[in-house]
Amino acid sequence: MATEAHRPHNADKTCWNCPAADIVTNVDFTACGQSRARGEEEGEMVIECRRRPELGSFEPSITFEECPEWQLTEYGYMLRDMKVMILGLDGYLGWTLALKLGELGCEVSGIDNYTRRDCVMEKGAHTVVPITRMTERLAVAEEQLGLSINFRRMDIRDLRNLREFMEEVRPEAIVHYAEIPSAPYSMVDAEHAIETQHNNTLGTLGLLWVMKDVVPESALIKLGTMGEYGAPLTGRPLFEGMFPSDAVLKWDNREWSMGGEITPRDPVSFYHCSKVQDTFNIYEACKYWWLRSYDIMQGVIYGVNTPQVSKDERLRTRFDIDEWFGTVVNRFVAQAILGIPLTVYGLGDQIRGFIALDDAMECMTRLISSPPEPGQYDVVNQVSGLHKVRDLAEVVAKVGKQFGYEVEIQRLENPRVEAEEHPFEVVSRALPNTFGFRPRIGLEEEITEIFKLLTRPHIVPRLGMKKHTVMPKTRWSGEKRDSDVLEVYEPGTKESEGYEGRLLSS
Ligand code: USQ
Repeated sequence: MATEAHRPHNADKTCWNCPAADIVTNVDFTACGQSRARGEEEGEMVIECRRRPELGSFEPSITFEECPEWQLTEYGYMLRDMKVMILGLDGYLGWTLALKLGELGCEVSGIDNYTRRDCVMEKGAHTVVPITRMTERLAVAEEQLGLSINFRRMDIRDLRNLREFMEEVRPEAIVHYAEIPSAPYSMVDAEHAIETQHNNTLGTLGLLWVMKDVVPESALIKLGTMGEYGAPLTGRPLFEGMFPSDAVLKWDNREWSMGGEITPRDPVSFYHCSKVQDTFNIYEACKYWWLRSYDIMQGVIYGVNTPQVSKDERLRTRFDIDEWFGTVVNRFVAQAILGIPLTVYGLGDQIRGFIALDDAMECMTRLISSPPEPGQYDVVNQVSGLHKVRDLAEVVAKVGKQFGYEVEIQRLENPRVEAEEHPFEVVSRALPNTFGFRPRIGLEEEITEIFKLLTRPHIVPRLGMKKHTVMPKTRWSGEKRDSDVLEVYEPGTKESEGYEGRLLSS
């Protein structure tokens, strides 16, 4: 048992949150969002524990701290040998998380249909950090980390096979990364926009139906995006999905409480729109069927390191730098090494939320180990810092200099339609306050790690081979052409002015 001073954030959660608890009470779902127990003693919930059947039927009151199935780890209590299914296991995040959870003792399973590999290949690019075929990745994970990952090649929209796999594994948590994650890809043409929305929105919708039928007690940890919110020009804070209880709408000399209502969304591409639709579908499924979910509004991710992927070159996760699938920090480092002036779009005063790969994995672990209760839909804003794009270019240039690269910065005519100057106030309180997360990885520190990896002799030539995929050609207007160069300048020669991002994390 933990001492009072170091009580884990989830010590007081009970069987009510535990995926091993089967509700045996007859539940009436007809009152929209206000489901209740039906039976002799109305209102009383009774469960049976799948892991401890000897307990029979009982009220869900045993705490994680009291239950022998929940064991103390550095991330709080975790369910022993927790069965976690990762949808999108072959991706940048999916593979990294599989290794981390496996090392923590989870029974990891997962699916992937290799869409990401195919889409990057379509662009004529490749992951500059080499990764092998899945069979070899799995064999190395077993050899180096002793993990046995139960993998199935499968499209998330293949409902028959997805259902069968769910029935076989009966996961206690489901991490959903199986989406096409690129804004530019979704803006190429009608086919790419449709494929993005079809894969993402219908994939998630089908998953919800399968979960309802097979594992309604499992927690869905779903990757959304900060880009669902956009960047409201009013400066309205980006709350965590819902308005807080004391928010008020005033209009026409009247006022209403907004507490608990979903906040407005203003997505910035057809890809981001697909995530907004997911939000509503998941929210409804939690209401109709008592599914439970954390919807993660993650900022732009960057980095290469976690303790697991750095253990062996064959365990590395992918790293994309092309205009479709590379994210901005990762691309800037590649550009610095390639001698391309860093491609700041437009004014470069766009502010975004960011998080390093290792920190993001820690957030996921904490969310998985602290499941929501039946019917609970919650949103967390998963960011560790806010930065302007051109300030990021400055940091990359500074670190690049330490590696011997003289870096220039170029402002390009913005291929996207997005506000280039805007206030940005992000609330990210749930992860630190409810889940005990503290960011550990600094921006400059991780950028240094990216430089270290990308300048290795076996990677530099792989960068050079794909130099032609770096410059943006996909425009939100539908045109395919290079952006005009607006300005080229030396790092350190411009004052940062205008709005500053504000992160409210306590
Ligand atoms: N940008 C540049 N130069 C570049 C690339 C990007 O100035 O070479 C700018 C973009 O205009 C944008 C910002 O950097 O303002 C971020 O762009 P990005 O390509 O790094 O990220 P984004 O398109 O927003 O999407 C990425 C992931 C996506 C995730 C999202 C989180 O690809 O899956 O949902 O980050 S967020 O941005 O918070 O919505």
